[in-house]
Amino acid sequence: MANTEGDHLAARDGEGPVAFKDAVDVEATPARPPTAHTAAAVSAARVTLQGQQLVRVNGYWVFDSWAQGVIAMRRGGLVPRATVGDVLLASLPKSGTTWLKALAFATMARRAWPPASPDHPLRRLNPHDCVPLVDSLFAVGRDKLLDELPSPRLMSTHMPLSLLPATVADGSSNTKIIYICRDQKDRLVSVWHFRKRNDLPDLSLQEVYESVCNGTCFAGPVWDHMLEYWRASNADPGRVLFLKYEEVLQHPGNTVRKLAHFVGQPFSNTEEEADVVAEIVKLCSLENLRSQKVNKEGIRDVIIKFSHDSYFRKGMAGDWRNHMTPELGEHLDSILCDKLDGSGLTI
Ligand code: PAP
Repeated sequence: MANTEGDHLAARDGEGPVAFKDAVDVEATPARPPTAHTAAAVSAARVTLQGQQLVRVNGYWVFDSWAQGVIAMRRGGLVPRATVGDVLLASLPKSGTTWLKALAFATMARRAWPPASPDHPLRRLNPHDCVPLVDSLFAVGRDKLLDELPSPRLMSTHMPLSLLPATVADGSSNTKIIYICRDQKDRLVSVWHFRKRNDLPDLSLQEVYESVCNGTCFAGPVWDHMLEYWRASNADPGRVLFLKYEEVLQHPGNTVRKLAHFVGQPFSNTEEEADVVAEIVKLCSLENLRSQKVNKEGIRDVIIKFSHDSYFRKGMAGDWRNHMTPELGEHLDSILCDKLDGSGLTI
């Protein structure tokens, strides 16, 4: 069972999550090396992509610099709250994480922060400063900050379900999970642009493509990552909500309603009549988020520094066609088709 540590911070009734950066002082908390893991948890397998080392943890590739934190998190470092359950957003990088953070935060916090309010946290903070990425906090040893976050905690992870703490993975805690996946061709193009935009070690599009195809990209193999959440969602749809970026693009309002229902805060008739859903969609739109001063100028420091504006690019489905041949696209599709065969999941 999850323990109740931190539940004393629970819940200003119905007010939803507090933006991470409003609740804690990240800069005042020195980064420290995470607790040592036993050598057995990390296999000897390693890949190096242009100087960036990835190691295999339980069958998944993670940055060498993240491995100890991920293991510490899984082994009980992340303690799910019992009374007011946590909400965890899960995704492979560049699947729509930033957008999902904004949509979930705006939806859950709408009573404290009506989406049209001029001082809404999403008008002064990047979505990643509203919803913390737990993996990176564990990687730099700032994970204790998560204990200071009032309930309901809204957090995110790039890790697969099987690398989360056992009570989260097996469903015995109160944690709800919202997963978002995306066409892998568009996702890898987005990864490539993001790396270029942030001066990360130069990786050709071909190298990014191959790492997805052969399963060695960060948090990959991607098919296993998606399948774990897909199966958990089928087994218990009230615990894991499975979203697709392309469907959110098509029907953002429906997604917001789904999210609200899933977290137990469905929209009332009064809210529907007042067009609160449309206000949330507008607040979280690429155009609006990109135009905020904080997202034009700010920097996110996750071991490496990333500019806030690099999280907002085209935000469309099918951009891969501008970067790779139909043959390369078909090849990746056929790999995924094989790997997902029989699961019912199509992407
Ligand atoms: P992360 O996993 O590192 O946090 P993530 O937010 O998943 O990154 O990926 C960024 C992608 O989401 C970008 O896609 P692109 O490169 O294909 O354009 C970005 O444009 C897109 N994105 C960010 N915010 C939004 C939004 N509000 N609406 C739609 N797409 C968005």
